[in-house]
Amino acid sequence: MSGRDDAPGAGTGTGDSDVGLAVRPRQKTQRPPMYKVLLLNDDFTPMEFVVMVLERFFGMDSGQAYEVMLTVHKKGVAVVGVYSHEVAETKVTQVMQAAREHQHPLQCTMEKE
Ligand code: TYC
Repeated sequence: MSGRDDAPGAGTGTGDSDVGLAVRPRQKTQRPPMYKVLLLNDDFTPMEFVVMVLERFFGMDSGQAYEVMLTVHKKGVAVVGVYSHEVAETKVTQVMQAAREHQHPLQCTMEKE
């Protein structure tokens, strides 16, 4: 009798069950997923309206807002912010509601980062 028959991992194949005890435990806490809010270009929404939306709902100053609006205008789409699911959903709803109220076809969507 060696007294080691029931040692961790003894005779159980991979024998890795006692590996890792001397190092820090694997970090298991996960960050919540984040969501990109995207603004899409169209041919009809006035530039000033898009600038207003970026200022009001995304906290941009007028210079930033104009730059981002131009990026969307030229490239077709841009990420205008990254938020938790709940906040991203609120931003999208706010933009879509403002667009509808003003009868502009502006589209705003979100996607997981
Ligand atoms: N392309 C629009 C125009 O020329 C302006 C615009 C910019 C519309 C950004 C939507 O997300 C947008 N009036």
